Formats: sequence, C-alpha cells, structure tokens
Amino acid sequence: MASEAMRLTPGDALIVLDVQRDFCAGGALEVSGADKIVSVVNELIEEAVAAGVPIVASRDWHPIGHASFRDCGGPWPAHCVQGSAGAQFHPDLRLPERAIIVSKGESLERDQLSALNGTGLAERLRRLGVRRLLIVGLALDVCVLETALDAVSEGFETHVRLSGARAITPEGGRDAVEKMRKAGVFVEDG
Ligand code: VGL
Ligand code: ZN
Repeated sequence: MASEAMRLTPGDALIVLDVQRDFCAGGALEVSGADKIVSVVNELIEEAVAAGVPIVASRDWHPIGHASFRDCGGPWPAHCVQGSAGAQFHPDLRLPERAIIVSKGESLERDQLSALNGTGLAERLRRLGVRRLLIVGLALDVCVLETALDAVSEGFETHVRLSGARAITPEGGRDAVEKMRKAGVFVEDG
C-alpha cells in the first residue's frame, strides 16, 4: 500500500544519505538518475529548516584499499575515498551549517552501509527528542535500505520518500521497497 507524504514537524528528523559525487553523474559508482533527487532533497532541507528539526547528512568515507573495493575482493569499484573529489557532497546540495554530518565506511576491513550502525546516530537523535525519520538519498537498494531497516529496529517511525532516492539496479530497488514495507517502513511513492 502506498503511504502518503509526511510533513516534517517537531519530533522528526530528515536523514539525507550519501548524496556524493561518486554516486552521481560521472562518478565512480554512478547511480542512474541520482542528480534528479537533488532538488527534491533541497526542498526537504528547506522544510526541515522551517520546522526547526534536525538534518543529518551521511557520507560514505572510505580509506584507500577499503574491503568493499573490487581490487580488495569487494563488490564495488573504488568510490568515496576520504578527501577525494568523488567523496564530496553533490555541489548543488544545500546543507545548512548546523547539519549533523555522519561518516561511515571508515574501517578498512568491513563495510558499514547503514548510517545507524555503529555511528551513535540513533542515540544522538533520541537525545534530541526525535521519534520519526524521513529518509532520502543514495542508494535505495544499499544504504537507504540498510538504514531504514536499522531505524525500525531502533524504534523510530520510519519513512522513505522514493522521489528523493534512486537505486543502483531496478530489481534491487523493487526488492528494497518490498523488504522495507515488510519491516514496517512507510514507503512514500509520491
Ligand atoms: C553505498 C555502495 C557502496 C551506499 C555505499 O551508500 O548506498 N553503496 N557503498
Ligand atoms: Zn561504499
């Protein structure tokens, strides 16, 4: 069933996952249509600023030689290497000064796909009085999926807005939507 688009109000937080150059057009791990989400995400950032709710932006932030890179036996081309141009946020993304930046994937030996796994973010948000999350970003079938599933486990009412997300593969995207809905995520089609 389709969920309606929520409006951000106090008690909510906006979570923007990995809107970085390497996942966008011309990047090392380009996600098709990624650039199209930037205006949607910017509008949500404005809504979050107006509502006075926390804005979190995660970034994939790998050391050179990360275990998830093909050269090291992992599934992905090298991407989002710490300090590289590809690891920068999309140049059109308008993050406010007070956005909470969360880095993930920093450990050489293992990947960290969820922004809520081992980052302390869930606890930090709870301390800010957050109970409900609106999640957007890249990629729907990887980081968005894993973060949304963790968010439900952490007890947050969890929404994912599809217009603000893109998948690496169409099948992966469909699969992710099904898994998230089964887990109790409100997947917003609008
Ligand atoms: C991601 C692939 C590899 C993601 C991170 O953030 O979705 N995907 N590393
Ligand atoms: Zn990665």
